[in-house]
Amino acid sequence: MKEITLKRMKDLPSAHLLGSGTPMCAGCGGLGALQEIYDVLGEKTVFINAAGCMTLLANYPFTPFRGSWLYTAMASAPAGAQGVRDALDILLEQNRISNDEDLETIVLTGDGAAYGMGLSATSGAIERGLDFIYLCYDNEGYGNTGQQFSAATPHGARTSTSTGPAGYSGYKKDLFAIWSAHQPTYVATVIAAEPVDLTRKIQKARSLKGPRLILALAPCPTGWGYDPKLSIDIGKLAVQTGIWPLKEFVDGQVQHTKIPKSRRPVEDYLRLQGRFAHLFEPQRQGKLIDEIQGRVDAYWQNLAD
Ligand SMILES: Cc1ncc(C[n+]2csc(CCOP(=O)(O)OP(=O)(O)O)c2C)c(N)n1
Ligand code: SF4
Ligand SMILES: [Mg+2]
Repeated sequence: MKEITLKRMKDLPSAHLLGSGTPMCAGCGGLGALQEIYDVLGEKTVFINAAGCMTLLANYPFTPFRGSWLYTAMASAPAGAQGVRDALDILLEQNRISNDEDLETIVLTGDGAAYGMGLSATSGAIERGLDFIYLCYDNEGYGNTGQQFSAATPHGARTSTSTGPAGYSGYKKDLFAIWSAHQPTYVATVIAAEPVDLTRKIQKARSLKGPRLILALAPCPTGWGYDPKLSIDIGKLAVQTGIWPLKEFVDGQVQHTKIPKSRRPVEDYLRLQGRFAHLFEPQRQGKLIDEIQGRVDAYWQNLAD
């Protein structure tokens, strides 16, 4: 049965490869982003994947990636990438592979690894100037193990480990700023719901060398509590409300690539998701909603000043 699936997958264009015959949730925003990104990067890639939902894409001995795939512990993907990059460089230097056989080294992790467990290994890799792309699909929690909160969980969201009336009491870490502070080659935020912006950024990242982060907000029907058919709508709302700014850091400067002309209220985004239902029922938590709105307003106001 598995062999038949693999043969069929071989006949598909790369954009449709990921997710075919895999046990991923319908409407997975992380998978959507990965499909679009893989379509640009292509098969000359080696993915170093830390434990998380995307690990389910590979069912040993099969993988939907046409290139190579390596599994690592949650904190270790950048260290794994260093080993892979070094091995490729040695093979190139010894003329054992041609430049044409070189592979783009890509770390693929969720937010639990990118914002938390793997951050120290990432910081070291950026500091060493490792030539790699770090692709983080950010579903704002430990999705694979039941959506416990992570350092990427937004303030007020309910998770399986933040079940109180006010949800998660912490605040989402600013990974874009943390990476930018290291002065890497490139940092960009993307979302599958904005494919033109995403494609341009992946093309740009691919044209550069050195440490590069692609940070994709990944609407997650299972962990966020909404109908899978709403994934694209929720992604668009994340941008239209200003909650997920689309931007890039290049040559030491931050540029916003899509500035919402008139921002929609954050409530439009929050209301669609079960993880924020306690903000509206049994009674409206106006203070908390205003705080969330106020933080978004302050971000865009600072930009205008
Ligand atoms: C050191 C360590 N702790 C815990 C786990 C169990 N574990 C596997 S996947 C996962 C969740 C990872 O969260 P994230 O990186 O956000 O990826 P997602 O599951 O959301 O795709 C956890 C906690 C692990 N593999 N390694
Ligand atoms: S839990 Fe969320 S991120 Fe994980 S596969 Fe399901 S939809 Fe995707
Ligand atoms: Mg996650």
